[in-house]
Amino acid sequence: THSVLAHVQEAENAPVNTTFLNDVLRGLSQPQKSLSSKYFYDEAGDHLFQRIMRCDDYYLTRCEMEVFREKANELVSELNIDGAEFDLVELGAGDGIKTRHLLRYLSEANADFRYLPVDISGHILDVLCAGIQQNISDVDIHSFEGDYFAALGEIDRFSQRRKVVLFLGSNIGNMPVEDCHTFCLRLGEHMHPGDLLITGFDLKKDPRTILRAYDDSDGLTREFNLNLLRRINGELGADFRLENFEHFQTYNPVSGACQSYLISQKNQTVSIAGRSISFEKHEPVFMEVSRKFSLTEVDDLAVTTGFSPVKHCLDSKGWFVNAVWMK
Ligand code: AVI
Repeated sequence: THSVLAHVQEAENAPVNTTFLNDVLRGLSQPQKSLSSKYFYDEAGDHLFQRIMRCDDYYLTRCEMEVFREKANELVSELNIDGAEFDLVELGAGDGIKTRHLLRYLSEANADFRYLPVDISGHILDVLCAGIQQNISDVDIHSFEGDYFAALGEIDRFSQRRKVVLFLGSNIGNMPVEDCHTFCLRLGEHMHPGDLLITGFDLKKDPRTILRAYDDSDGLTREFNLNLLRRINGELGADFRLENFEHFQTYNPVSGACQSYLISQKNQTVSIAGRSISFEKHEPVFMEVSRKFSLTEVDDLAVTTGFSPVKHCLDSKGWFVNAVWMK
């Protein structure tokens, strides 16, 4: 069930439209306009992201899937499976398909654990629970719908077990540098010495391979970005004309920042909830960063946020790493 955190969801939900509106207006009132990619995921956005994950150019999901399929044992070899019971907490669990490989491994090894997936989307948690119950019937699942840290607080209140925390999919790459540090530090506050954190990082590689993943030949990433304008029109009563914006992607091989922009194709004014926002021809709106890391940068992030780097589990191409850190 995911009833445990029902109240967290309610508390988070009530102000969503005002928060969304304020974030949009604030982002578009700055000299360098921006919108937050955390708003990409309405129903149409979820659907587009599912298609991105399946498309040929977007290699990340297949690489991480390979690590979970081939190396589930290595991911948790630091954990004494025969020791005390533990909680496997997954932040942003989504459909949980990669994690199924790890769950199957742990269940076959007779590990004494509970699986606690956390996601902002109740719908995807239903899909996840049904999929797991169908495939690996003996896993004890308690899902949490809501914000990551609200869920972690709730988990701490009802459990003192050891934790293995999963944060997959290179979701960490969507955080700007400072937010990423703060996130790891805050996460560490919910962990005890000996607990494990397994995070998916997309690695620096041929810049063309990276750029293609975010400028795919099917135009899915373009649609994914434009969909946020469509969402703002629908939910905040705006009148963006999508044909007046073009998607533009950049990758900086030094910083590892892969960034998307929507470029205004003409001088235009858009009305959002009664406010007028002007765009100049060629003016960019910054939409999303997807950061790419070197293995050294991954280890440095662990050390500067209070974790010990334990190991790197890479796919066979060496394009993606699941880094195991110990608190
Ligand atoms: C969810 N996140 C890790 C994806 C990424 O690769 O940054 C979102 C995405 N944006 C464009 N394509 C996929």
